[in-house]
Amino acid sequence: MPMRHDFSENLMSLQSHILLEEAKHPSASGDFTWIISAISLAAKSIANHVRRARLSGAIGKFGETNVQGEEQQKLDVIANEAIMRCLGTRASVAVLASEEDDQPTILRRGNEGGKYCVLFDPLDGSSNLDTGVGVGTIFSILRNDPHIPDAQATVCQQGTQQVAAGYVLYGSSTIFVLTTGNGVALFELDPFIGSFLLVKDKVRIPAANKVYSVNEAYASTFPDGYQRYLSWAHANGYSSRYIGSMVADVHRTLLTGGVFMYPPTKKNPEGKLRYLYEASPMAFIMEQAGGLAYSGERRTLEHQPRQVHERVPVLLGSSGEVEKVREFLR
Ligand code: P6P
Repeated sequence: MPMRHDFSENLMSLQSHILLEEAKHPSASGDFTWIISAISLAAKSIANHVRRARLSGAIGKFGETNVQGEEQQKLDVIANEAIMRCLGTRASVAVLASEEDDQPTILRRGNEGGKYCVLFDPLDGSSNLDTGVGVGTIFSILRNDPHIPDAQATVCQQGTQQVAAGYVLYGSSTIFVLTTGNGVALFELDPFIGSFLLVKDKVRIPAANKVYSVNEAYASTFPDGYQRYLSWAHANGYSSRYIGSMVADVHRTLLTGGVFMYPPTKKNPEGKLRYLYEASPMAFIMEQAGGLAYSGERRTLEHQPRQVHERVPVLLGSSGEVEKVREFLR
């Protein structure tokens, strides 16, 4: 249709982008599209709660402890509820697994349908909410095997099996980053029309940047290789950036390059970050953007989890920077 007026308004929404991606797969049924639509709806709701938290009294502790032994923030519970309600109505979802819940939620098994499992950290970094720091939602989408009765076994898949992964950053703006295995797309919420609009497709992480992101307070308990890398970085003009909110730290790394890591520590000998809904989805995004992600010696996506809340060490970012750290770990 001929362009009548060029207001150069961006109208490529997340929904339109996914439908265009879906059209490339003739066998696609549209089920997957509905899942992304549900996550997008939940993200808008969570963004609204996060941005009005002090006005609505949603800031602060909920008063209970989650399966991780962490004090739940009110917004952890609100975000978890929003995602469970939005995804729970989608017939294509078989199992939901949340950082906030001890066990996965089984919606459909066997011949009841449900092609996908969705795993998520509803509000990562929420302990930073009181100070206005960016927090985020992280999600990972796996295929469901209806013949596996045990939901734990169904969701404990290697990251290479992911159909899609992404995160939402509730920061200076609300950013939705998504990969379906065909590159990384970045959307920003336009609050005036209530849509996530495409800002950048095929996002590529810079191959190098002299920035490392790690909580150096624990450095004395890191394995030796990490300590030797940090000494080298201090002597070679690196700068340090650490927010303490994974989605914010990873998003900065994706856009500007550098390396983010959460090594094994005395307190968390396996690392602090969880595999299925933190390390694995972030690794998928990093690799799709041309970066690297390792958990110990192994490529993060090739780790085989045994438990839903299993933790792994995380080393991800620019290929040149990750390889530099690995030189010291060998
Ligand atoms: P530390 C937030 O609590 C979180 O789970 C991640 O978002 C973040 O990367 C990490 O923990 C920060 O942990 O031990 O540095 O405070």
